[in-house]
Amino acid sequence: MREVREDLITKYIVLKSAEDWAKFTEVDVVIVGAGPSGMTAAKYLAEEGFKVLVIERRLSVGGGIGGGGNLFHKVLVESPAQEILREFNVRYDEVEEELYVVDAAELEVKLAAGALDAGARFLLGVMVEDVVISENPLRVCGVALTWTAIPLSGLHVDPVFIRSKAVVDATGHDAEVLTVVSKKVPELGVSLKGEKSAEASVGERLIVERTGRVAPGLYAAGMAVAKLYGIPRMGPIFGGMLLSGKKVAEVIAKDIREVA
Ligand code: 48F
Repeated sequence: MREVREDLITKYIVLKSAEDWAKFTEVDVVIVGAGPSGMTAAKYLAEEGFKVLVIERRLSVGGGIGGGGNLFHKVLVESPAQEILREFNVRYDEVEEELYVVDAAELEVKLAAGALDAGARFLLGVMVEDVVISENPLRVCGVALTWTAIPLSGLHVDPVFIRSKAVVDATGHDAEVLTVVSKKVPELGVSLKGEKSAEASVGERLIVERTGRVAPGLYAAGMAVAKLYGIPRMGPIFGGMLLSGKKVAEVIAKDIREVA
């Protein structure tokens, strides 16, 4: 086995991380949240050749997937989202016509693997606390981020910034990016209605229908869409999350190409 001096461990971790961070300062798309909608969006955008960075507050990927249904380790997916499962190589069991059961652990790791293999990059343990805006015309053009440990520590530390053509709020039920924008950039007209109580089929359909651009440079996918438009929650069925991720990727790809 090769002998390794301790200082080399530090040196190469710091060098290679700094190299990445320098590249991450300007990307095409920042996706906030490595849940099902965010990771699905990341794969399809990266496959289109866009430079994609997924920022996840926790030290693990998956968002709400890993908890399955009330900690039972399975989740449901309905048609036509099985096409997406296939594209990520996720195995499923058809329990009724067009209704599928998926292993939660397999779903979260394969969504992440699919996004990474397509070329998306992930930062774990980092959170978005604000957006960057530009005037004339007014748009969101990046995010402010900090280590998750900083707010937990209570230390007063200024964040750092990333510039991007699109920012996706894929932060789930809390719609954290949209919430910040609604308070700090009222001119963008983002106002959150709040998520409604469960009505699974309606929630699944409306989330996919309403997924897309919220303001110039700002997009929403997954449960953030429910919080924005007052759409019912649906519990541990994930077809809508996957389809929402794919749809937001298509909308962003079109918008970026139209500007170019
Ligand atoms: O909550 P989450 O899984 O979002 P989603 O893609 O899927 C929702 C479902 O899991 C489920 C549901 C539908 O079946 O009801 O809840 O809409 O993943 C959101 C991820 O965003 C991270 C959070 O840790 C989670 O992994 N996150 C939240 N706020 C921030 C963040 C932030 N400010 N910065 C970075 N990551």
